[in-house]
Amino acid sequence: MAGERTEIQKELKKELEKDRYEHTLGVMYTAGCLAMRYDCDMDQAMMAGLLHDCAKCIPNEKKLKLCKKYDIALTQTEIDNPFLIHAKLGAFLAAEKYHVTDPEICHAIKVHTTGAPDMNLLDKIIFIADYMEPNRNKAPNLAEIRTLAFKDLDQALMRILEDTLGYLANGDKKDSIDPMTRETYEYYTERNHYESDIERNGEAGI
Ligand code: DGI
Ligand code: FE
Ligand code: FE
Repeated sequence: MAGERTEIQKELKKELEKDRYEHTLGVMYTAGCLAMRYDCDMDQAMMAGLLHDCAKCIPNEKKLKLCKKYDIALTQTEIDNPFLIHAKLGAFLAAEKYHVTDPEICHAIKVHTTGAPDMNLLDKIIFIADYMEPNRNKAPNLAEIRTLAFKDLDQALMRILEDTLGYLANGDKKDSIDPMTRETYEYYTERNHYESDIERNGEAGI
């Protein structure tokens, strides 16, 4: 897996803009650390982190064209906000272009921007690592979220969803909120689900 990762890393260095490549490495290592903390497969987490934004630097027009060509169904929100497509298209390219055969890695890539209700451990790790990796500096409450992520993964997830939705709702981005982002937020803020996650996974909320 590590050898494969080095090969993919080389390809992505050519494919991505410099900052995006640095971010990608940040997510890969942060995902690796969270995997150690929560007993997730570290190679799987690092591979998902490495590839999560592999479609990010494809121009929007081309994103739309590729989805048409490969029959990737898009929602109206994705058509109106094509940057959102990089998650779904990235999951497809991870399998087809980078030959990832693990469906869990592809799923984590697919849901990394909006999240999804009932995410599994790997999905949560990638979602959170993407938000808090060391090169990130714009989001509010980053220091708090970084500490929280190593204490209680679900609490960190909820803080991120809250802050992201707050950011989207306050600006001129209200109309561009993907229903999936809202659904994810509602799912995790509904006490029942959070509590059942604790019951399933123990008090650490993992
Ligand atoms: O690709 P990255 O920049 O590393 O991170 P990402 O894929 O999580 O995308 C981050 C941006 O996505 C961030 O500014 C918040 C935004 N976002 C998350 N959910 C939605 C959203 N933007 C819109 N327009 N709609 C959403 O539902
Ligand atoms: Fe992304
Ligand atoms: Fe990212």
